[in-house]
Amino acid sequence: VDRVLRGRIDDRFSTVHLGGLNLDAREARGVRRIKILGCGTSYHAGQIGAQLIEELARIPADAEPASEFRYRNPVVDPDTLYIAVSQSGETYDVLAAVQELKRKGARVLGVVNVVGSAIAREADGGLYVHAGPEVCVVSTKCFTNTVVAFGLLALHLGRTRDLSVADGKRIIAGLRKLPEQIADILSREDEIEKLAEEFTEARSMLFIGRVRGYPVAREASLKLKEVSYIHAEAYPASELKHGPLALIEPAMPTVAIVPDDDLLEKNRAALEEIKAREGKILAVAHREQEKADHTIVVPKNEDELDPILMGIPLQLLAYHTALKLGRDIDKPRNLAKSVTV
Ligand code: F1P
Repeated sequence: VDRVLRGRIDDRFSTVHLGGLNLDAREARGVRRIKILGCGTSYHAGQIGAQLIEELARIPADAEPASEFRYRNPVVDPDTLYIAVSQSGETYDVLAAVQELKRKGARVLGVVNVVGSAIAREADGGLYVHAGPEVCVVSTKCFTNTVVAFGLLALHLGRTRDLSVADGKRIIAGLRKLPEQIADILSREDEIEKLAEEFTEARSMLFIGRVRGYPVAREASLKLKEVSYIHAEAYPASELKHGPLALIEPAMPTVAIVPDDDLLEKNRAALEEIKAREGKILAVAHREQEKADHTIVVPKNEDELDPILMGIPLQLLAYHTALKLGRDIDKPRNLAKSVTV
């Protein structure tokens, strides 16, 4: 995270420098809509990115799997800015979507880790996320860095539009706090390793979150699937009552993302629903949750930046669960570093 922030923040003017973005202030003000495309983990990072852009720049934004977008003859609109996200920069579904967009005259930026990769070359500009060359097949720190990069981008777009200087300062201070807060979470790995023991028995797990917590739940469930091969499903917390509550029973543990924000009481109500059906709950929260069997307490940041921190203990949970099950974490089955077909 230090690397993605380094040299980009200007505290004096509470702005960020994004060399290579290739989008000046006038162009940024002309953007009416943002569409983010990626696959797997990069798609989930894009979902958080879209929320950050809506919250901080008030530009309508959404994310879609590139693997869907490229097959559905989408409306390509000149006032929409397209952003392609990829760790490897080589994922074929993303590259194909970018090429198609370029053919139709769209402006495409890349948020990519590998410098000079195919998607980085094809895009009109963008941001490198600097997660390092040593990233593994299963994206973890690249996910975190991609979300941080979106934080910088949202801040930049926000400063060309509605974001106040005070909000800009607040977000910059929050971004600066991240490396220390992440180190704090990582220092508590023993606690998570112990917890992982309980999940090795699970046949299936549910991950829930609301608004900012929902993409975190999705990514955490993907991590668990990718490395431990335990079935996991992510749901928006409010959707539970529209069907999935039927699944809750002692053998189906739920992992709940419960940040201390204006949705806290709503999220607690979901925990009560689960507890009433004797479901086991692991909460990731900013303070102990009474209804949870265990709470992993993470440091609080600005509400908008909380998702960056809340996924990290769940990456560790997936890792330790997989290790205890004897899985080969560096070579998970049926997964390649970049999916090029
Ligand atoms: C996308 C992705 C990863 C996943 C695995 C397969 O890769 O789905 O999220 O962990 O490596 O590919 P990328 O486009 O971000 O390189």
